[in-house]
Amino acid sequence: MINIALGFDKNFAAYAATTIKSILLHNKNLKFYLMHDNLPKADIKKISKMIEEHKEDYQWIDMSGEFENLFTGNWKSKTLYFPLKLPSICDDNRILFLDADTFVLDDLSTFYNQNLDGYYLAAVNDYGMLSDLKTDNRLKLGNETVDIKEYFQKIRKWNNTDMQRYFNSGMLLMNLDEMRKNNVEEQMLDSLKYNLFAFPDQDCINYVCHDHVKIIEPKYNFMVIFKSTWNRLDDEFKEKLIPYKEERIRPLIVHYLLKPWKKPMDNLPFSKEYNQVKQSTPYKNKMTKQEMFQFKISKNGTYLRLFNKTIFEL
Ligand SMILES: [Mn+2]
Repeated sequence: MINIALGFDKNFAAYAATTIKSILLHNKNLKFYLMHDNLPKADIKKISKMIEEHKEDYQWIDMSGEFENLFTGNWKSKTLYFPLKLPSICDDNRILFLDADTFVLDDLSTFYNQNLDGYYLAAVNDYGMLSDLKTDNRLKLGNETVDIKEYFQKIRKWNNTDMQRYFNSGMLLMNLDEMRKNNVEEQMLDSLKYNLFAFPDQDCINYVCHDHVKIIEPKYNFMVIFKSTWNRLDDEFKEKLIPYKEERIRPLIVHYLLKPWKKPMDNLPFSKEYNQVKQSTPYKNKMTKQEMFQFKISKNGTYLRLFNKTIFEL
C-alpha cells in the first residue's frame, strides 16, 4: 500500500487532479489522503469518481477550520500548512506528501519503500534556493521585507553547510512512526507560535526536521525553476539536472515552480505530457482564473490574453 497526501483548495483542484491522475497511471494499491480547504462538493465528486474508476482508495479531510490567521506570504493559501498535521491524520507508518503542482512519471513503489530508519523524512535539497541566495532578492516576512541572505543567515541562523541540507517541501516522504515517536507534529505547530517563517511550511519543517532528514537525489523532486535561477546554479547541479531538463532521462517526480498550465510557458520539461494527462482528468475543459486571464510585461514580450485568445502582443 502506498499512502499519498495532497492539500489544496478550489483554485488548485484541476492541478491536484492532474497530479493524482499521473499517480494513478503508473501505480497500484494506493490510498489518497485529500486535505482540502472548503472544496466545493462538485470538485469532491469529480475527483472521487476519477479515483474510483481506477479502483483505488481515498479519504477526504476537511481542514477548513485549521491554521487560521497564519502568515502565508505570496502563496495566500493556508493549504501549505496542511502537511504538518499528517502524523495525526494518517495512522499508517509512512506517507508521501506531494504539492498539487507536481507530476509523477513512473512507479513509486521502490522509492516509497526505501529505508528510512532513524529519519523523520526523505526530501530533496532546494537547489533553487541555493541559487537565489546569490541574489539580493527580498522576501516577504510578515508586513516587512528582508534580504534573502539576511533572512537565512541572521534570522534563521543557517550557514552554508546548513543550506546544503535545506530541503524543498513540495515532496516529503514521511516516516510517520518516527515523527510520532518524537512529537514532531507538536514541535512544528509550536514553532509557528514563536517564529515567523518566510517560506512558512517549508522553513517550519526544515526548522524542526533539519538534523533528521535523508537528503535524496533531485530526480525525486525535479524542480522546474526560473531561467535566472537556473543560470546561477553551481555547475555540479546543472550537470545533474540537464538530462531531466532536456527530457533525456525521466525523473520520478517533476515539481513545477514555473507552471505548465500558464502560457507561453508550455515548453517546460514534460509539460506536453503534463497537459495530456490533464486532458484525461474531469477538468479537461475547465479553465482556471490563471488560464482565462494572462497578462505580462517584460523585456521579452508584453501580452494580454483572455480565454486563451491574444488580445494584444508587443
Ligand atoms: Mn509547489
